[in-house]
Amino acid sequence: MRRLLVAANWKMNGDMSSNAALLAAFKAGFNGSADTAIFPPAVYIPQLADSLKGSAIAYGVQNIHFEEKGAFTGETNLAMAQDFGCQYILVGHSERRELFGETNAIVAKKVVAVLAAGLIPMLCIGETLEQREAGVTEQICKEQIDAVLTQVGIKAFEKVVIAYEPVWAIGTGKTASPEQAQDVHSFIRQLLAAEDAAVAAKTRILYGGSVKASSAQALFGQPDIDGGLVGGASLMAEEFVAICNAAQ
Ligand code: G2H
Repeated sequence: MRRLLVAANWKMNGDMSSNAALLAAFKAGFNGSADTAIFPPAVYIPQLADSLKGSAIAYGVQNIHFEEKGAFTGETNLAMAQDFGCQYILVGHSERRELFGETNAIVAKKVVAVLAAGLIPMLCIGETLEQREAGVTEQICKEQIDAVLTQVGIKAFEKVVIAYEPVWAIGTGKTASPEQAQDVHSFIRQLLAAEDAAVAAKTRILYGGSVKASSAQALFGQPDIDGGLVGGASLMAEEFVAICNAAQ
């Protein structure tokens, strides 16, 4: 059985005081029915390391560089993330792909590096509205997964978490319906199963894109949806606690 995982992607939001308030509410509110992880802006990782000491809530950075060190101004490496207890690394979020030019090849290099460091990559994939309307959703998801699969091999997907985030549902308030999401999740699992059915049965595939407390239960109730990656709603304490506690 796959244990559900709900992750918060705070994106470029928050400050010391609002973070502290959210963390206190999360620690008090989570019922432990699912694994949870938080991706704050990188500069706040030490705050989370301190606040979440002894708690079951994991955390990690929203982006990483695949190189070990060097002249890469503005970047963070895996050793730095590990120094502060990061367990998960978000890789290939659609905003990174769209706004910062991350290609499938770059995303694959990042996943390779995260796995080599012994951390868990959360690999984001998903189609744009244009691609959905053109009927190429499955093709796009396959290309995004294949780019990684060919580099790390199928066994790595026992550890890699996939986050399917249709770009048209991100921050738009438009959640994919549970059936729309399940269709793609099932397709993704079949892709993995064609390589190794036992691994595919273990891979956690999260849904992301305007998840709210009101939509969480129906989404998480789908057979191939193993939790969520939550942006906007993870900045609201009660809302995010309700989303996490809806995951069983
Ligand atoms: C998708 C999601 C979090 P939101 O980016 O990764 O954000 O829930 O605001 O759509």
